[in-house]
Amino acid sequence: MRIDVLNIFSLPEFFLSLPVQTPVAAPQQNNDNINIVLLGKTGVGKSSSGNTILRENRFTCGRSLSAFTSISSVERSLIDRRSVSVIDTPGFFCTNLSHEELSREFARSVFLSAPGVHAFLFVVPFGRFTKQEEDILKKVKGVFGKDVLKHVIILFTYGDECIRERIQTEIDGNEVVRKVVQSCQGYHVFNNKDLNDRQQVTDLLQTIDRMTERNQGYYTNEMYEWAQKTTWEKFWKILKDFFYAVIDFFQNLANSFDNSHWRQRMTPYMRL
Ligand SMILES: Nc1nc2c(ncn2[C@@H]2O[C@H](COP(=O)(O)OP(=O)(O)OP(=O)(O)O)[C@@H](O)[C@H]2O)c(=O)[nH]1
Ligand SMILES: [Mg+2]
Repeated sequence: MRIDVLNIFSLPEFFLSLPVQTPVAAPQQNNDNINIVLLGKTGVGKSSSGNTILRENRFTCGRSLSAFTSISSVERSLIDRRSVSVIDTPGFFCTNLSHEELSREFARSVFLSAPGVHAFLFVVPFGRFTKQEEDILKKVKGVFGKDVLKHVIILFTYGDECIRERIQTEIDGNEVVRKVVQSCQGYHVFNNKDLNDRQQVTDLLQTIDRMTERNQGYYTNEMYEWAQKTTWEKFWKILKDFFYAVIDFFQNLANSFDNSHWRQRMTPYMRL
């Protein structure tokens, strides 16, 4: 039996509510560099979107039963006279990578984009937003910290297969997608079958600029390291397990202690 002591387990909330100095976005020094990280499920068009941004087939892409991209890599190009770096990552789910390997790849993606990330593009094929996408966003927050959503833009692919004029209406009519778009920094639509449509890239870069201005900077490596360190849940779980182990230990000790002799001697007093 476990003893229900004072509600010690509400302490994490107390500690989390304490004002702490969290790293903030780093101010943009100049407007010449943009670092973009592509995130999303396997096969949604991350590498293709990277190629569209860079206007060249730099990342390998295609349809496959297993994931095409298995390690994070960076490619750079001069776009509208600015140096744009695109970091392609392996997809969530459906990869053969273990949870640890995937986490390591995300860490690599942040370090490849040193000194930080101007935009995380969360890639989703238009019309295929599922529960898995919601779960991925939760994981993204888990890996990069809750403030990461200030730097995330939804990038819908398969723009060639949807009616552009209806996209906003469709988003408004779908509560889940609408909420996700609102929790991030808006959306863009890409047709990855047309690398020559440069307007779609120019529009995206403008949105990233506005977002960076609003955030007064970009997502930094320090923010990532902070997100990794503050695994309060893990800390409290260890503490809680330790606490229960101590209680169990003393209870077992008390049970094994032969106190019949003391009980016998105390019986007359108990009757009083
Ligand atoms: N029609 C159309 N096909 C697309 C578009 N974007 C991607 N595709 C196709 O989708 C398939 C997968 O694209 P990838 O770019 O390899 O997807 P990925 O997310 O990088 O996949 P993994 O690296 O395996 O995780 C390819 O066959 C692409 O040609 C798009 O906008 N329109
Ligand atoms: Mg890929």
